[in-house]
Amino acid sequence: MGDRLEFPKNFVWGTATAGHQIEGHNSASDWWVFEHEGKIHDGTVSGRCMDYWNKYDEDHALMNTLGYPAFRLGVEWAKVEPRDGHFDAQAIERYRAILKSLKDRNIRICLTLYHWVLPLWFAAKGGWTNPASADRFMKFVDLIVDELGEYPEWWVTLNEPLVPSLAGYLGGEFPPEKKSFKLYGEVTGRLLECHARAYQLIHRKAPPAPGGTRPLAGIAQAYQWIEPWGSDGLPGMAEQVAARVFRHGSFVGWDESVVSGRAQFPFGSREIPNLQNSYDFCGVNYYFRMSLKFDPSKTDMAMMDTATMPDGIEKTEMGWQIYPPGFHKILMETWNRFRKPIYITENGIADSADKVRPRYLLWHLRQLHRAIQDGADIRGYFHWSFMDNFEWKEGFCKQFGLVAVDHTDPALARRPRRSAELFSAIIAENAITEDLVREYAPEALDGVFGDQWME
Ligand code: IFM
Repeated sequence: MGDRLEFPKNFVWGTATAGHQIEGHNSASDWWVFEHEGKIHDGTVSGRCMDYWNKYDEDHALMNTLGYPAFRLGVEWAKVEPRDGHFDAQAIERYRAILKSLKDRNIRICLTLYHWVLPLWFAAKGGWTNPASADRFMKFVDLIVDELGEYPEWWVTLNEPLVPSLAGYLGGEFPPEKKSFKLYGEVTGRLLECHARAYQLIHRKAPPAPGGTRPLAGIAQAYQWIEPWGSDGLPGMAEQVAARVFRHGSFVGWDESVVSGRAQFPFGSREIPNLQNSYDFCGVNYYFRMSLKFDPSKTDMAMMDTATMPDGIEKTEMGWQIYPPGFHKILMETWNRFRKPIYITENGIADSADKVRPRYLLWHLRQLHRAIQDGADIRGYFHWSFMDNFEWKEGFCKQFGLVAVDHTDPALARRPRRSAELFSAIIAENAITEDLVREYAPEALDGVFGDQWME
């Protein structure tokens, strides 16, 4: 019969997306303006994007056809509150229709409240640096929970909060393009507070989820497996220290703040009410390993060089190292840090030709399975992404979709790739079988059933 890796009964399988990256028409947002300033590498703008805003029911029908039982999506604050204090009833109705379509099609819902994009008016008032910003965000959250609270089983209050704070306030790459360590710490501290408050509000106000269960809330955290580049002699030591500083100054520092209930340096060193124990689940986003090269001749962020790669490593179209064991390591670290149920809220690869994706998927699911065997309580996996989408500063040229969509096609036709079929087959079996690996990615056999990647 061949080898078989069985997943737990009731394991949740789904795909993930974000509002701005698929919906289109997010014209009252800071990213919209940023794109029109020519800041996107391939010169595109999100525009109508994949027009999920109008094609949602067609997409949900395709999820049914493919047998994908759960979906992670977002709501865009800039659509819901395009002007300060003005909530757009039509946008709220559209989100209700989208969620109802999912529910009617028996697709389980994970809803993200903040995935990096801000209303323009809010950005103009200083964005997250404004001391009143958490209060303003909470008005939006309150409204969404009141209006749409009956639909989600899972709430992601914030998606990868360290990305907008690092890239937007320290690295100067994303809006609002600031380069300030002080602002980075301040904004991250504020996002910790936003999460704690949103968590409380969801549990105070959201009705039971479909099926009568208590809705679950958490964040989706971007975890990379960070390794020092060199290990010998003095330069190696500098890199060990740099790797530690990088981890603790970002996601480990955030996680430890949640565990202790107290923002850690550089996020403010203060008690944050209700932060402790504010995860019902840990959302893990994992894509790659970072090899950290330390360059003391630089004086800014470039000191921490994460872009240069050791030779002989396979990279994705994003230039990211493919390193499946990092997934297992991150899952075990997260499990040991929190001892809470884990959902993989994102994992995937930019691969326009769909050549590498089948083995990437199989290798990573093997590592996930290994973490379950090692005792981690992992409840579900959402693949990034359901379809091709707008990849932020990279534009449309980086394609993460199980389903291909050409943004220049007037009809924006959806074309499932071979990996979409592979994912369907895994879900139908609730297992990875040797036959499936042989059919879709025979080169992955040793990394699924053998010793490769077992470090
Ligand atoms: O597209 C992004 C997503 O918005 C957040 N996590 C990583 C993905 C791939 O870069």
